[in-house]
Amino acid sequence: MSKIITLGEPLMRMTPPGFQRVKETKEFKATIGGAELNASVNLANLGHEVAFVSALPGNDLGENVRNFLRERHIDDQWVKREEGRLGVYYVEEGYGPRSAKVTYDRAYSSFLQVASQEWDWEAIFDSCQLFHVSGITPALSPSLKELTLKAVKEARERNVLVSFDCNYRSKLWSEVEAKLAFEQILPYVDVCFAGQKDFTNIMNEGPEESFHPQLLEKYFRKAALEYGISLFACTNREVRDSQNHQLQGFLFKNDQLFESQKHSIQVLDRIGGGDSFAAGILHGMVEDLNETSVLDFGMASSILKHTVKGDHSSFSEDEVFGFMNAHLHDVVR
Ligand code: KDG
Repeated sequence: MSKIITLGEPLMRMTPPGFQRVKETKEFKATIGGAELNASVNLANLGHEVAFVSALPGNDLGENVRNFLRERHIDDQWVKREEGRLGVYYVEEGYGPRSAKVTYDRAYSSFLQVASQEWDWEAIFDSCQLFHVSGITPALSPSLKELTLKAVKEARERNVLVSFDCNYRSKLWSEVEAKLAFEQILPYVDVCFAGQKDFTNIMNEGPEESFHPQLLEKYFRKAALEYGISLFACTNREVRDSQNHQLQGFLFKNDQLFESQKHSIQVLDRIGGGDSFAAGILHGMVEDLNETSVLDFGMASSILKHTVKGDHSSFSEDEVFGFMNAHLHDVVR
């Protein structure tokens, strides 16, 4: 098992019960989310030693999230106590043909203050094997973009493997802003989670076309050469309706594309499905599974997440392997 560092913003997620609309509901269920925090929870479930670099307000809401991190065995020594507030996001869940809707309320968050702080990167990355961050963090402010860039460079200098999930969120920044940031970050990245739309819409690799594995392979190959990235992975999702999706996984390594089976899945909650895919892929990679098994472990981790409510799950390594062996692929451990 590895020592892993993640960097990102914790968010409180507010969800109206029973598929009610946010503009009408009188009740919300509060849970905790945030892309990198979700990946941290999943990686800790899989047995890794995970430390989260972040900030929380010094009030009871901040304490609530800090308690959550501790319960989930995530090291919070690099979670600073800052002025500002806890970011919140509201999820109106989709039902049948009605799709889900996300509303952010995250201005003036404590996490926005961390960029101006001095960080002891030597201590943070001490004996660390992997660093994971996503495109949500640099989207939040120009100074968080600088912090993300600084963090990937500091990790790279110490031979820590750098993982970056593009995680493009159109409500946070434009495709042009994302492109400029990704071009700066990608030269320091070893493992990248990017789908066909990230290449066409953000990295300007060509006109947007319907999904095709050969196109994806072409984009992966070009970016691998251009940025020196050793592994790419993504899922492609065909949405039939809010509860029925078809999910297929792709992994590109050593100039070869690996494709998983297409899985028809029933979706209880799709949020965080990408974070659990990333966690599963990273786990398979650091545990030295072969490429097909890495991909299937990522898929199993993601499919399991879709079956539980909330942004992350609590499946252990044995449970993910059990599901994978029963439903996806036999693997010799
Ligand atoms: O990947 C899931 C995240 O999108 C969710 O947890 C909320 O971090 C979040 C965001 O910024 O959208």
